[in-house]
Amino acid sequence: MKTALITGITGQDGSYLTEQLLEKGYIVHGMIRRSSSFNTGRIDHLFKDPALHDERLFLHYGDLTDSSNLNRMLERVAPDEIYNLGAQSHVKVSFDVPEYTGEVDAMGTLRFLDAIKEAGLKDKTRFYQASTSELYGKVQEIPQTEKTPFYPRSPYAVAKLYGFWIIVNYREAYGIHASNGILFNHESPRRGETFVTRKITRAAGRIREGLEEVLVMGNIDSKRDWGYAPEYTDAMWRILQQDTPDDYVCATNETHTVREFIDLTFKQLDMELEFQGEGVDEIGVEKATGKVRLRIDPRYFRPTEVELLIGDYAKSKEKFGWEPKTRFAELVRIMTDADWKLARQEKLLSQH
Ligand code: NAP
Ligand code: F7E
Repeated sequence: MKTALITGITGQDGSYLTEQLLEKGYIVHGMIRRSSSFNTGRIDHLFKDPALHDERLFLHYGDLTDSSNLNRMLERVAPDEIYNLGAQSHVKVSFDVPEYTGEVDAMGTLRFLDAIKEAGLKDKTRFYQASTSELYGKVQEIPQTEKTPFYPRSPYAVAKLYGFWIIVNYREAYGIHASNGILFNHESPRRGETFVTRKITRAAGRIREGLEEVLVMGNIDSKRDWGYAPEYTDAMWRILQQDTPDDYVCATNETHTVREFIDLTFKQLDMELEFQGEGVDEIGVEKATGKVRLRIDPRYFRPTEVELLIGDYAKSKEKFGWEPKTRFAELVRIMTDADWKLARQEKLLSQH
């Protein structure tokens, strides 16, 4: 039975990865942060299962800014695999808290790697680093591959750039089995509600149920390569099963604008939109009712934007047979269905 340690276990990816590892028979340890409100919603279904809780699933308080708990956890758990998914992961927020983002996303990765070295676990413990397509930023090549030069465009991306290279350095300097997954955007009904896809499907479901009037967005011209999160957490596991550590792109090799995502979401809910005007004056009008359902607010613009991402996953396919299955339209359907259901439940609750 293998033992895994996951940072960011309470996040979107952490929750899917935990399910998948438990399914494979792993013992899973997760780091959670102390919070004044509940932050375990995505893993409660696992944690509340008596067959798992403190049997095969263990949670520990900790923080990537605190070396002492990382050392303690490593000593106690001596994991076969570490998945470092913990991060201040919001690009726009990273412009507001740049120093903290660097502490967690860059230094947090170093703290962990160094703790592995110091604990004498370098020949036992394999390390997965949650690297990101944000590293490509102002893209130097289309599509982006493992060989495309990086050009980060946010404090988040610059912090992750450090994370990427410190992985490579500890691999080369100390022989640690440490790998980067350069994962393009991946989404699901568990996606945080302030990321663009979930913000859209959540608002559209509520508008459909009359609980909200209008969706307010930032730059809807940017293009992203969106995949389905559980398929990407499966890739993380596959990356750590390789004999030799390396860096891999996971993506769909398809790109769509935020506007297309909005358009399809509203269509899915039988509320077709007509886009009128340009720039900050652009609006989306519901064809059937003439109501304005979309507005632009520069408050959501970023000081520097990543305009276009599209990834080439050929190396992942060749090395460990990974391919995305869920494509754009299906992803929009999955998320829209889930959030419409949620909105109907909210409406019912509000009526009682
Ligand atoms: P997420 O939903 O935002 O989850 C982030 C996790 O990190 C949460 O569990 C959060 O805890 C934890 N965390 C935040 N600050 C921490 C700290 N100081 N110490 C310890 N844990 C901390 O992110 P995700 O979408 O699952 O992404 C997982 C990882 O992949 C992140 O590193 C992200 O940057 C990276 N990534 C994501 C994508 C994507 O499209 N989703 C693509 C490429 C890379 P709380 O629950 O307490 O906030
Ligand atoms: O933005 C535009 C925004 O916040 C996508 C993180 O998981 O993926 C994520 O980073 C695009 C950007 O994701 C709004 O300007 C317009 O162009 O959903 P997002 P992200 O910045 O791509 C990468 C791979 C990660 O690694 C990150 O951790 O959508 N956009 N209007 C908006 N974005 C948001 N959030 N909110 C808006 O209102």
